[in-house]
Amino acid sequence: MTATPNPAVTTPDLDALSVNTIRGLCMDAVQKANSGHPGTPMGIAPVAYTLWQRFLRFDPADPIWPNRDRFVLSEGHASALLWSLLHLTGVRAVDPDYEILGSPAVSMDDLKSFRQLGSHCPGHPEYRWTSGVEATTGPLGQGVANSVGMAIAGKWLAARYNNDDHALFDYNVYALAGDGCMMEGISSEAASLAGHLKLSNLCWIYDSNRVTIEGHTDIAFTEDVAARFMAYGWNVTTVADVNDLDAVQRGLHSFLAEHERPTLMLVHSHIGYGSPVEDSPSAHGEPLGADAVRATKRFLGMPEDQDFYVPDGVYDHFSAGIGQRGRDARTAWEETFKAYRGAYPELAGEIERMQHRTLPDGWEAALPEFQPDARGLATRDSSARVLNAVAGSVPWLLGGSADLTPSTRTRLSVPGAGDFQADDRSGRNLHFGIREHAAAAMANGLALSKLRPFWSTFLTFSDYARGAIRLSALMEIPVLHIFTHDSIGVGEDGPTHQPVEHLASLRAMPGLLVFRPADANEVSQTWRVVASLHREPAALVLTRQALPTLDRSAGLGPASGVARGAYVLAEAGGGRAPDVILLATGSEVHLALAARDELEADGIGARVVSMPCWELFDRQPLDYREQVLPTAVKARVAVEQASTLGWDRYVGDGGAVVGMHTFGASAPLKQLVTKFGFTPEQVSQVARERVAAAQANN
Ligand SMILES: Cc1ncc(C[n+]2csc(CCOP(=O)(O)OP(=O)(O)O)c2C)c(N)n1
Ligand SMILES: [Mg+2]
Repeated sequence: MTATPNPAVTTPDLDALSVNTIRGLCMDAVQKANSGHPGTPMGIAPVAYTLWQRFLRFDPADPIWPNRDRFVLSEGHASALLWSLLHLTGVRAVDPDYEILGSPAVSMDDLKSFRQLGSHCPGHPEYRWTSGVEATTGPLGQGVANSVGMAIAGKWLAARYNNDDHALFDYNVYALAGDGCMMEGISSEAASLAGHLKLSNLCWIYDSNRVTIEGHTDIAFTEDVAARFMAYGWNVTTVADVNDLDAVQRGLHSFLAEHERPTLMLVHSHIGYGSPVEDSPSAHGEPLGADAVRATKRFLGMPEDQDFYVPDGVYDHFSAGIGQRGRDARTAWEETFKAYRGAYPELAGEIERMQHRTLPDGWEAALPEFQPDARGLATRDSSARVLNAVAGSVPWLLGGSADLTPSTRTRLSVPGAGDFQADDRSGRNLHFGIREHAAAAMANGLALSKLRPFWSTFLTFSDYARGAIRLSALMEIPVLHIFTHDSIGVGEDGPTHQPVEHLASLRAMPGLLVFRPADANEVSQTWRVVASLHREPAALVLTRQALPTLDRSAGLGPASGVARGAYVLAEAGGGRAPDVILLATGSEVHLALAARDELEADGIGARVVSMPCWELFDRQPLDYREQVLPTAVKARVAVEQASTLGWDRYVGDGGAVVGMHTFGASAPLKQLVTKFGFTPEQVSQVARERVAAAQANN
């Protein structure tokens, strides 16, 4: 069905021409790629245009200016819309060292090679690949949840750095979301918290076209979204006709005029606007086809025989609109910042370091060293001490838990840390509520705002947050995912709370560093590594139960070995070559040491390798890996209270893994370790068998 032409968009003025240029570019990009979603950008183009051209304080010449308004395309399948905007507004490319290059972020050639290898216009927006992209989106709902983290960051930055004379941070965060984003649970989690926190700097634009892939939303989504958001405490405004730019503008003004609540601007739109498949799911997932593209261009009043057409005056129009406004805002900010630096050099220095993801000089001096202690302490507790030490020297380290801070021990108690709430924006303790998925996504939003965030829950619930953890790895942002209660060591809570497959599944994620430290000093060294990460997220996997703090003066390897991922903790006795190597992480390192004692008593030389981070070990040069795991020693036993998946590559054909093959059980830990075979006797027995097998093969 083709709608009656709307005068507001068919009048050949520059607004209408620009909107239709965007639509044309999106249609052509999808058509040429022969893949993508053409209909979504065509429907919502008037809103994106109005926001960018008339509102967004964003300087295309400096897309990383700290006080820029953020625009997150949560309906990432509409990426062609973002590519067209980045191209038409002339956004400049930025390199990985945050240098602004002269070249465009998105050239016409990039647009013409949409979805092709090497193009800066991939299928979905990818942070760090195309400048101007504020967050990687595509998994629906993530972008809106990121935007809540960004809005929290904006409020926090304002509270810490603004003063009566200098408004350094007052940016707004806009997210464009579709029906899918609104259906995903993560958006409800995030919106609920945003409403509670009264994040008035946050505006979600809901592209309500009532169509998803399977059809009309009638089939699965009939709730009253406006009422839902009102119940969350949001300001809700509706735009009845997406093509009425004045109405869109009024909606956005309603957001700017609101100082107490986040805003949802619900826009009634038409997927595939102007095309033969308008308002139909056929506007999804495949190109319109050459004939339909021509018909649509004709309807829009655009030349139907021209592809990738940018009419005269359109580039200049954007340059005079968003370009000029952005430049003015950015240069005014730079003046303000110059004055600020003169008056508050320390605070200004923080802002500068933060922008480059570097830490204050000498921050690591605060890292505690723990005295040997046979009773020891849980790694969640040693981590709490280290976390607070780091927080003391890195003021922009902040975070919280999904309602488990008393258990995960992630409370910041350094002076002034406080709680982040609507009436106190300076707090560094966030309360995410029982919303793991959004918590991780909001942490991503904080990291995208260049703060250093952590969030925490039990390891078993990391699954709830996996979608967002994955995006932290894909975006290459240094989020700290802290997981405690890391094994059957949880004991009486039973199998629902005992992680089994989680370590393997986190280790399977490219780009995520997974650490499972064995004692307090390994925890301290883990923090040394993770706090200084620039481009990688990390998962810290910590115990609830106490672990001895090893006495390393007595011949054990230093905890600094953590930085290499794995290291020789205990050599075979008597300076001889090991008959067997025991590999372990976390709490099982102590089990391996006990098994080693038994083996040595039997005259078997046993080396213990502590292996807190597989990923770092895999990056070491071959000669180091060979030193730790000599090829000649075939008898190897890995011990970990988790799924055995993956250990085979370290233990090899001659090795064995003592691990979990089922879910756990509810019982005191002592009974569990016997039931599941995590005793020194059992481990040493397996080791003896491996030694015998290796000797038989020689
Ligand atoms: C988490 C997630 N599930 C499924 C998809 C696949 N997908 C891509 S677009 C889409 C439909 C989205 O509908 P809507 O948000 O209304 O966008 P519109 O159809 O209006 O473009 C789906 C299911 C996805 N990208 N992310
Ligand atoms: Mg839709």
